[in-house]
Amino acid sequence: MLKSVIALILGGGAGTRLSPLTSSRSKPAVPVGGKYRLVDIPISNCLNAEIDRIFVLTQFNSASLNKHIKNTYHFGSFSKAFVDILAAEQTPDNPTWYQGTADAVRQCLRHIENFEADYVLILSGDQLYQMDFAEMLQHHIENEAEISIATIPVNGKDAPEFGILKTNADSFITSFIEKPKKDLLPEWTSPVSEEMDQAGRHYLASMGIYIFNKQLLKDLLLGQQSQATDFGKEIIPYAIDKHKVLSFQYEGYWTDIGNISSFFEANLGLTDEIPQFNLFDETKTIYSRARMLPPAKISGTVLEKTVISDGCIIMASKLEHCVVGIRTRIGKDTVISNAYVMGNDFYQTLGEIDKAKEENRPPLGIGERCVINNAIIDKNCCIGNDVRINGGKHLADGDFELYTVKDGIVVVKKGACLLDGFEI
Ligand code: ADQ
Ligand code: ADP
Repeated sequence: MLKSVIALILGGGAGTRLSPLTSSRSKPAVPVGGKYRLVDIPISNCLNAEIDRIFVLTQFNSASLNKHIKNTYHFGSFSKAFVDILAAEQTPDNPTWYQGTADAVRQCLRHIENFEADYVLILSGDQLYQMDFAEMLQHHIENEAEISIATIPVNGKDAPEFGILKTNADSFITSFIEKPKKDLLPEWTSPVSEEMDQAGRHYLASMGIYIFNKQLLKDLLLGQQSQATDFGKEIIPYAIDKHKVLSFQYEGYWTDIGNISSFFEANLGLTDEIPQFNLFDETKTIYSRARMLPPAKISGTVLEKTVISDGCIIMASKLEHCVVGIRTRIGKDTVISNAYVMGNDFYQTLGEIDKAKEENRPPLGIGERCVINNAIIDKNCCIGNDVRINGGKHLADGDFELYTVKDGIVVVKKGACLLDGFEI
């Protein structure tokens, strides 16, 4: 059954919601959880459900995304499995740039064409969750649906950010509104389980995860809806009156990490005693590149609620509520709290480190006696000694040469060099 599915992962529009993390790389390549990249999450969910023919649709193809996919997902010469990148082939100002989610899928139809498949599974590239797509497909087939949408109950605060829908007793969707204004919400409540009711989650939201019968997807995108650019705004509202559109309700952990503050929270959530996104569940492995890094080396550091990745060299005095990515180097007497330090793509040699010091340039990593709070430090930053970064609501949003502030979170840009004594 699962051999009849092709998965498409929507790797991000021209959008800037995750900038500056996406200013020099495509969204699927954004590092998450210390050692993964965003694209690893939907790919792993597919592989765990034995869906192993996967396209990643992205606006631009970065060397790092290619390298990551090529080095991570290989399946042996006798397998038909693949993970391939389909990049919009033009530049940002060219009109053939993917205009939206439906347009991205439309432009990829010719690639899907070559494969035998009855169903197309369409996934977002910026969500953190572990869901069983095999169950969703079974539900789709058993109910003879033409389109299935994965749905989740959300509260009134979150509802305006999602597509909200209502179903009949058989779970078929009877009405749908994309991102309703707050004052419309009272008309959109749904009956939910007792647990969801107690949590105030009365609205059934689309998770942006769809199964389409392949023929119908082609008919819609090339026929009646040939001008539509978006699933949530156009295709889904159009389809519910004319086709059997089924809700597959999910109540596990799921979060959209499409903006800096949700991205930050989701990463720091990994430091909880029992994280909602469970990387320790062997039945739902999240795959990533095997980098053959040495174990982390830590000296003189008090660690509180902190996740440390492979290959780190840490001499800080305290790390609290932090996710520390691969190959991170932190100097003595530094204190970091509430931070996602993404780490480095490479090590400097001892010679290079000495040379940087001689030339008064900070070496790769974070220096001595720094104090960092409420921050994301992107990859390959060189942060000197005595640097202070104090993020928080007291800082106004803004974009500067070396960093950006969004919702009080300071994001130090990839490769930025903050000289000794720098203060934010
Ligand atoms: P949004 O997340 O706001 O709502 P959208 O911006 O269309 O929808 O993004 C969906 C996914 O597609 C994201 O992963 C995004 O990065 C990617 N994407 C967007 N434009 C793209 C493009 N041009 N090319 C490639 N990828 C692109 C949607 C639905 C809602 C639903 C939420 C759930 O429209 O109904 O509630 O997802 O998160
Ligand atoms: P990302 O998307 O993670 O920000 P890049 O596009 O910079 O990454 O590519 C990351 C890869 O490039 C790493 O795996 C690393 O091997 C390599 N790389 C980047 N910069 C250097 C460098 N200065 N020296 C050696 N390798 C590098």
